[in-house]
Amino acid sequence: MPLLYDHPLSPYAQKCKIALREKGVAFEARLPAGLGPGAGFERAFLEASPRGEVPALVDGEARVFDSTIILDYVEERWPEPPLLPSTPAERARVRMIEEAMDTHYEPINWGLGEIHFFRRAEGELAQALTESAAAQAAAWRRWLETQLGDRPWFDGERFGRADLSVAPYLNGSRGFGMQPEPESRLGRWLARANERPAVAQTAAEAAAFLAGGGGGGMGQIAELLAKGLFKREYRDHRLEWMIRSGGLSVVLEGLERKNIRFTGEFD
Ligand SMILES: N[C@@H](CCC(=O)N[C@@H](CS)C(=O)NCC(=O)O)C(=O)O
Repeated sequence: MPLLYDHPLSPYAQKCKIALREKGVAFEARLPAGLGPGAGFERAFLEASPRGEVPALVDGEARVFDSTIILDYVEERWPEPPLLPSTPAERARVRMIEEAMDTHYEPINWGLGEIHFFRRAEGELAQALTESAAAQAAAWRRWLETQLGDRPWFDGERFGRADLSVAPYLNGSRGFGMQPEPESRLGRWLARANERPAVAQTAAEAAAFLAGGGGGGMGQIAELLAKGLFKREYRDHRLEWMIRSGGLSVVLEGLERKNIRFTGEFD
């Protein structure tokens, strides 16, 4: 059975779980040791994921990291039912939506997590970062509305790659009080997406983790960070988001306190 290195709150891992479930592929989901501390990873996990990130998929001899590459692998390995449209132009269109969500929308939720769960900022700075995140998310919802247009699904007539790439992020935003108007096209799309068993199960796992069912949930996470027991990865678009949204001091303080990590060398 394929093994997916997972974290229930990771939108990237959620994309992969929704795809596997839509295709009816049974898999084991495993939270890797060392993910919070950012160190002490098991060799087997690093072999699958040299950056020490989830998701990573192990399928027989195949080791695949990065959700987009995993989704491409899953599509080729288990082609039915297809989760990509049939024409090159449509495939490119849905992949661009996926890319926008993964690299532009994702850091908004992540940044809010850094502030509200990990307590990286307080007072005026926390408020400014939160307001900036809310304005950015609203702009992205407008963009998503235009991408959806009159289609039932982002992919077109059938639920697919773009849909499973948008749902985890919009569901993640609801926890921060940011959501589409229920009667908007996007709001109705989200309700439809969440009725799908693959999406519902994946969202329920995230909610259970947040509620504490996943080994402590997020309750004491800020204390763990303060004690140096958590080291968060600040990479690429996340690092950019924090700086351009006004949180350079958060990055500098995290480096000083050694509770931020960058990507290590692949070895
Ligand atoms: N581009 C990667 C991003 C994966 C990623 O950033 N995963 C996060 C969880 S959402 C992670 O594992 N971070 C490691 C850490 O925070 O220590 C993908 O699409 O899979």
